[in-house]
Amino acid sequence: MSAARVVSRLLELNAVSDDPAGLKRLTLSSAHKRAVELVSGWMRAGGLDTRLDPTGTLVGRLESQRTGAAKTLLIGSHIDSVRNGGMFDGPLGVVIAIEALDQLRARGVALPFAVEVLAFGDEEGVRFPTSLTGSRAAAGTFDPASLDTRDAAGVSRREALVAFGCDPDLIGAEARDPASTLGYVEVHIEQGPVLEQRDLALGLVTAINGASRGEIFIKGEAGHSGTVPMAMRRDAAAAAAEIILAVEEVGKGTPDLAATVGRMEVPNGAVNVVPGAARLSLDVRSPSDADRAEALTRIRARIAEIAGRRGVAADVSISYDMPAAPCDPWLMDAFERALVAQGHAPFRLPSGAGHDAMSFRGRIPQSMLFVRCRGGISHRPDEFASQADIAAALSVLEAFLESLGANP
Ligand code: HGY
Ligand code: MN
Ligand code: MN
Repeated sequence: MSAARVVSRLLELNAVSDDPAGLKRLTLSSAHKRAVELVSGWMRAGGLDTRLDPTGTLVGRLESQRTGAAKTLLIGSHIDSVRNGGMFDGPLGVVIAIEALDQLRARGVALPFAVEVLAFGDEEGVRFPTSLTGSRAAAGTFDPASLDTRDAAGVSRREALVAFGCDPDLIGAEARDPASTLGYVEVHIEQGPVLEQRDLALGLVTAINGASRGEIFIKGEAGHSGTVPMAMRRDAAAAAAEIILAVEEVGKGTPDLAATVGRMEVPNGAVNVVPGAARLSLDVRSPSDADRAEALTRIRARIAEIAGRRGVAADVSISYDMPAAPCDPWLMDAFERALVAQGHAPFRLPSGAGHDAMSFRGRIPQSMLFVRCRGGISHRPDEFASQADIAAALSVLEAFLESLGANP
């Protein structure tokens, strides 16, 4: 049962981590390198030619089994993770693609196009302030400035790529030619509750929400917690707390908007020191780019009002701004025909989570197949997709590839 092999490979890959207590596989880390080695072996066993591209993306290529010039279909997802992440977010899309091609080969199905399975290594954006570098390089939208961003240890992305064995100067050549690329396809867990609520195993993504990410740095005045009178304080953490609630309020105030402070730090914090500084992360998403821009404007205004009233300085810097990415109607229809042919109800839904597929916006047609995940849970160790649902996704992916082969 090939879905069983997908699950056993996901379990094996899940053990490749830089944290013995949970899944931590940040981009260009030791765990990422070990994951590349493991997945390369699966790709080669499936008859794919493998290479590591200059951004750290593992590429497994299957040439067209028919003579003559052929276009290429890209199928992929990511193998980097968040901290304490789940085993399906990303790897499912890579492992299931390898398996689908292996199943087609076993059944003697010759595809009239080439296929590249892409295991991107920088989707989560946890180590560096920017992300999606692998998929943006493939899409031809890579921003060289991201090479100069630094991680918490001060290591630049360029240095990390060189240490990983990559040559950043070759990234530009990775851009796929839209004229010879059929499209990009990604299978991913939904990371939300909709499919489960509707008792559906699978759904097709209509669009991926746009996202802005950044940092709010608040500068107050440190002091002795026992001697500085409350009325004289410029407490950065107290200001941060009010700002976090303001961000939440803006998020709640606009339909389909999500606004989150996921990380809060008090540099040099101590039990007996009035916080002199605080650093917050900011994540704002919406299917509407206009709503997202307007929410950022409102958040900036609220921060300025809070900072002014509390006598602290606050700086908002946005390091990542990805517009909403509609999926390609033709690919969605082809996927939907395969879905229905496999006995599933056609169902379409937007993606609140970001994905590598959004990098291809406006360049290469993209489409995503969502798989139900228990409780909509993701970015947690208890993230779960059933073998039955994975088997359903595998059958649909194989049928989609075969139908594409019949009329590319
Ligand atoms: O943040 C996201 O939406 C994705 O999981 N990286
Ligand atoms: Mn993901
Ligand atoms: Mn994720």
